Order: sequence, then C-alpha cells, then structure tokens
Amino acid sequence: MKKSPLQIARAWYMPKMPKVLQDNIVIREGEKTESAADQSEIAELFPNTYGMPLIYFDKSEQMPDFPQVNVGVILSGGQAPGGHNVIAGLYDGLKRLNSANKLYGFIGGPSGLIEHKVRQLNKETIDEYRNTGGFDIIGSGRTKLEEEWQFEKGIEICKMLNINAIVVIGGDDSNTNACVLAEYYKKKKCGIQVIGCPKTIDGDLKNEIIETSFGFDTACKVYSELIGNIQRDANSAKKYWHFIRLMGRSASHIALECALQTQPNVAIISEEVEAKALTLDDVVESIVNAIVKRADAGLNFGTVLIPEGLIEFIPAVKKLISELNDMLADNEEFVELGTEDAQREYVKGRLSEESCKVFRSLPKGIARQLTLDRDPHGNVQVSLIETEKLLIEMAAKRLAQLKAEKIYKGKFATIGHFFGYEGRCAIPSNFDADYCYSLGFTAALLISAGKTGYMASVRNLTAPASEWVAGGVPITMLFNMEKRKGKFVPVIQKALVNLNGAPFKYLEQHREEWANDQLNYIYPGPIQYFGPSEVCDQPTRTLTLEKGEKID
Ligand code: FBP
Repeated sequence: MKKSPLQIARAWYMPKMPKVLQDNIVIREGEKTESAADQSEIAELFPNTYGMPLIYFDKSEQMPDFPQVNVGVILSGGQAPGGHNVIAGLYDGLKRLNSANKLYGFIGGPSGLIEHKVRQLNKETIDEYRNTGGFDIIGSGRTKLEEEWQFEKGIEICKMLNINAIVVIGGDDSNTNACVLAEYYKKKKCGIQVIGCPKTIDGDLKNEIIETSFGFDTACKVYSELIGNIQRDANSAKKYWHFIRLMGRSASHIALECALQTQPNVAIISEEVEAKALTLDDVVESIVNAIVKRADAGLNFGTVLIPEGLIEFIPAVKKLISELNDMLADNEEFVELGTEDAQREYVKGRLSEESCKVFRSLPKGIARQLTLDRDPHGNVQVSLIETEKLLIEMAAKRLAQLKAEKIYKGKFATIGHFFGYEGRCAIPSNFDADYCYSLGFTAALLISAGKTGYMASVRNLTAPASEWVAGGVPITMLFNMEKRKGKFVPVIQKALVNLNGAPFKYLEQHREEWANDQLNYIYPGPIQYFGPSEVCDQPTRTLTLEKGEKID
C-alpha cells in the first residue's frame, strides 16, 4: 500500500495514555447505578445487567493474573476518526494482560457476527492501521442486532472460535444493542461478555461519565478548517453568502462546536429552534435579518451554519415525521404502490390535517425524502436532505419581497455546502488518537476483569492525557424509554445540546457581534499532529466550556 509522508510519520505516533493504564492495575467497584430515566421499566427489562456499579482502575503493587481470553471486535454505524486506535489499544491491552490473548475482527459491522465473517487480527495488521482514519481494517455496517436468532448466530461463531467477549464500537443505537446482547448472553449463561465503546462524530453519546464520544474532536476540527477557509474566501471576495450544512443526524453539537471554533455570522441550533417552537419561516426570518443588516453596512457576504438534523426539530415537521414513522413502519402496501406520485397521495390521505399542510408546503424533493427508507434503527436519513438549498431558496424569496418593499438593498449570491463525509475518516487528531487508544485499552481491562454490559469510559479529558481517568460504566445507566417505529423501547438517551449549558450560552452571548462584524471570523487551519501541545492537543471548545474552563 502506498503511503503519504504524513501517514508514514504518523504510524510511529505513540498515543498518550492515562498514567493508571501504564501501571499495574487493580479493579475497584464503585457506586451502584440507575438508568437515566424510567428506572423500574428498565430494571425489569434488564434483570441481569441493571444497577451494576461503576468500575474504577487503581494502581497496584503487581498485576493480577488475568485469564486468557479471545475477543471479537465489531465496528458499528458511521465512521468516526480513531476507530482503528480503539482496536490498536484493545489489541495492545489484551496482549499486555495476557500474551496468549487473541483478537478477532467481525467483518462489515454487526452483520459479521451473524454471518460468521471474521478474521484474526495480528500485530502486523494492527501496526498497519495505527493512528489512521477510517474503519477499513474490518469495515462497518448498520445492521441492527435485535433478534434472538441473531444473538444465537453470535453464540455459534463465538463457540467455534472460543471467543469469550465481544467489543461493540458504536453510537447510541449500537451500544443499546450491545447492552441487549449482554443481557441475553448473561441470562443464557453462555460465557460471552459484551463491552461497548462510545463512538460517533455527532457527539450525542455522552453524560457526566462519558464526557464525549470519539471522532467528534477530529470531525469538528476538519469542518472548522473548511469553514475558516470559506470565511477567508468570503471576506476576500466579498460577494457570496455561504450556507453550510454540517453533519450530525440529531443533535447540533457539531454545528455548535464549529461555530465556537470559527465564529460565523449565523449559526442555527436545532435544539433552540425546537425549544422556541420556531417555524421554518421563523428560521428563515432570522437568517434574512442578519443578511439585511449586513447589506446595510455594505457587507453582501457571510456564513450560515446549519445542523443536518434541523428539519426534524421544527415542531410541525417533527410531528409530521412522527406520523410518517408510525404510518410507514413495515408498511408493504406503501412500498407496493411503486410510483412517487401514488405514494405521495397515499401519505397525504392518511396524515392529520396539520401534518398534511406541512407536508404539502415542503418542496417535493424534501417531502419525498421524509417518506423514504429509514436506516435500520428507524431514523430518517437526514444526511440526504438538502436543507441548505431549502433555506437558500426561502431566504431568496423573502429578500426579493423586502427588496420590492425597498427594505433590502443588497445583493444575494449564494453557495451551498454540505460537510459530513469529508471529516468522518480523517486522520485522528492527537486527542482522538490518544482517547481512542485508551478506550480500547480500557475495554481490554474490563473484559479481563470478567465484566459485561459495560461501556469503556475515559474521563477528565481536558487535563493532560496522563491525568485521564479510565473505568467502566454500566450501559443501562444511559437508558430511557423512547418511541421507535411506533413502540416504546429501551434506548440510550441521546444527549442533545443543552440550552443552559456553557457552550450554547457562549454562542448566545457572542452571536450578535459575530453576525455584524467579519473581523470576528476565526480561521482555525488544519489539524496539527506535530508541534507544541497548545496547537496539537487542544480538546474541543464544547468540552472545555462544559468543564467550566475558559476558551478565550
Ligand atoms: P453514527 O451515529 O453511526 O455515528 O453516524 C452518524 C452519522 O455520521 C450522521 O452524522 C449522519 O447523519 C449519518 O451518520 C450518515 O449515515 P450514513 O453513513 O449511513 O450515510
């Protein structure tokens, strides 16, 4: 395989680790836990894995004798920078705890477990992928592990290869599945442990113990570099408004973090739109106000950041989507209609009056997208909805009206962008390379300690890596009951942007000045892998502010 000079140099990078993981370790059980909500229902659904204690690692005089284990790892869902380092940390951890330990990789995501597609990962392979982006070492997939026959297929392959534990590297949905699997295997006493690792660029898998999911740091840095470059271009040419949609299926953490890193003229936060019960017209009006004000000052250019999930947070559209989810779940009649027009009429005839009005008001392409296939977890595929174009179209209409009324005198030339796939497989930042390696190492320890139904956790992430705190969190601790595909089920509670949290408050305090003055633009530049720590090792601004620290 041909490699760039950076790839060659980066292969030698030694991830920084918490001090405790470098020493001899003893495992300590901490406080008992409860689920985030709906405690009694969840305790009943997970009698074997509910309420387990937090796990801590302490320094000890000598390493305990850890038993020999064989482990299978699964990469699940969308790519996130650092996944290869989780696997490298897991491999190195397993080998350090017992040199006879073996690591297998299930190919193509959770389906690899069911279809028995698996291969052993040896040192040579692991070395090839250290500190690289992507999930290509074994591939990923979005198959949902939810049915007993799938769990049984998993037992078959684990028995064949003597696999004692499975590590699922995934987002909220995949870790929910990991917990269901752990519960099933524990109930069946089949001797297969399941451990999760918090992955997703979206940053919405977090609580006070899981401080962030991996990949968020790198993806935001990549997008912020691009936004900064666009802002410099906008400020040079002074002729375009750039509407930039950013990935993040539900929560707006990516849009918020990128706003904190680049200080754009407008940043929309879906959670705020929902909380204020704004309509699509209200959102457009807020953008138009900024455009008019800047035009009055002779500035016919700017940047607008739009979170990918915006459309789902507009209350009326949210209601429409919820009705569509209930109507279209496993609806063969709808699928068999075949043509777009027939399906549109079918939907219109079955929606409530209010939702039908919203459905009809949306451009046909966007309305159509809302009725198309959900991902295997029942989510609308928002990355395919071109919200930036919708907002450009609506803003242009409104500005034309204002021009006719002589309120707006500017020029509105636009360019739409979508940044998503550009950042998901980037070479991990130092932060993600270090964090992921520690997560993998932690997973190895949890397995060797016989734990199941836990997620690897590494905390205190704004301190230097040597002071990070590693341990385990029972996955049930993150659960609540939510409606999916028309039914209430236990799932990991998604961490949306907290409108009372410091990151959003910072945006709120500064956005007026950012809207009006392009001197506020920040140009972050590319991720740096070699150089001074203040340039190379900075965590996200979101994490820094959440920890009560300053970013100025
Ligand atoms: P995960 O939740 O699996 O980490 O994936 C997140 C994400 O990158 C979203 O930001 C985006 O909407 C979605 O995946 C895109 O999915 P796909 O990779 O299937 O196109």
